[in-house]
Amino acid sequence: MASPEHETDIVIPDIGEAEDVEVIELCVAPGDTVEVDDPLIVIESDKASMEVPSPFAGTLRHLKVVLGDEVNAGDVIATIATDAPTPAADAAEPVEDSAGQAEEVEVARATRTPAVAEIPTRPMTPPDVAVPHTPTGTGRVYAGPAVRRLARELGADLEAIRGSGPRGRIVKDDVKAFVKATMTAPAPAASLPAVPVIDFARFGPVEEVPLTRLQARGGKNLYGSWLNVVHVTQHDEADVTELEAFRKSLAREGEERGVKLTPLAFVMKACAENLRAFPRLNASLNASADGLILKQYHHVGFAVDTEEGLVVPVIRDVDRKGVWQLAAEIAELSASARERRLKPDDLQGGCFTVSSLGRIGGTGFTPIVNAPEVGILGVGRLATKPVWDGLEFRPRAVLPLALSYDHRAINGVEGGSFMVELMRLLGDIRRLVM
Ligand code: CAO
Repeated sequence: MASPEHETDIVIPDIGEAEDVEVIELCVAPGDTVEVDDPLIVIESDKASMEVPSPFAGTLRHLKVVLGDEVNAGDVIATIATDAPTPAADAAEPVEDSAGQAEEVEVARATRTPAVAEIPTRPMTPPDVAVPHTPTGTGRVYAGPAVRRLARELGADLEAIRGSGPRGRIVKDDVKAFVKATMTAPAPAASLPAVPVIDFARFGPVEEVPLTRLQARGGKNLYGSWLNVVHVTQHDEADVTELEAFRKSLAREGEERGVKLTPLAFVMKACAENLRAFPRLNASLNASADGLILKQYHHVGFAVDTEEGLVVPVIRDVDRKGVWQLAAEIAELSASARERRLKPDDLQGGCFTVSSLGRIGGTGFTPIVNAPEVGILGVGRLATKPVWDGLEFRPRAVLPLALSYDHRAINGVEGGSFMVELMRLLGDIRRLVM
């Protein structure tokens, strides 16, 4: 017979005088199997970063915090299901020594509310050492304190290291191998020229404002992409006259459904369909950049502008979803992003990104590839323009599009063909169901 499951709440332990400490990394997700001492989350006060390790082995049932949450001692962060009663659970129920009371204990075990386990945190980094994060800000880096210390000492970026341990956990050998590979790699032709440091106050009053954590992290990732990806951007204009007429005709139905249908949902759908036809744009370069990892799924991210900075939630299986559903998911994920409710899963697994500045304006821009993806589509503002149809100029609704891609993975013909086909799909959306 299967042994009964015991659920235990994990709380933030005594963290000294620190208050409202920020959750900067989620190391696990619901459903994960955790071992004793596996890190659950990483928190960061003004003074230090700390791992909150699991005191028990078991299955993570609920993670009750999200990135950016502020926590205090005693706050419940997770619930873990264990096969055996945990010490905390036992402690909560002192076992009686008389035979008559033993039965009561069994009943209490079966019906009790979850026990609470308090565990020590593990200090990690001083505040001036950034904890690495992934390009989309999910911060899911699996590494223990000793490995992090080693990486810090060697100046290795954990985010760039592929873990060979269970569930991708980074072990010391991974750090050493990474450093060795870096040391033996051919030196760059020239170091980057520094930007001059200027005291602007000499020319007039100035004010310095800090970047948010998200902006700083995003900047670092954009810089990495800018330096690593061989960018090419291709511009075109899609004739979306029919699409727009169709979209507007659905306004009333949208109100009834409670879904706002913007051009973005159609663009995302068309991109996903097109990615099926151009699998090399639905790919990532492998670690040594000598092979392409073609993905058999079509998850598309879209850039959301929030007060804290840019985030890129990902919609799964866009090719298999209808436009109404996509519009609803875009609205839901954008709201979650702006209210900082996104879960780590919402930010992972993207194959391609769409960045729409349509509601702001602009006839075109050069989006930066969200590496390690190889393609990104920038969407400008719709405009009505006179278009020559061979006999006369006609007013047409045109949508400016800009496709940036990594020229190491995609050649110009592929990029150009992708754009031409995308124009055809948006020009006649009946093709989306073909
Ligand atoms: N041309 C003209 N109008 C457009 C348009 C376009 N290409 N795209 C959207 N619009 C209109 C919508 O139809 C809507 O109009 P109404 O209010 O009259 O109905 C309005 O603009 C607002 O749309 P929205 O922004 O609420 O919805 P969306 O689906 O177009 O976009 C989201 C959602 C989350 C992508 C957007 O809000 C956002 O954050 N965009 C910024 C992305 C960004 O920062 N990219 C740059 C990254 S690189 O630094």
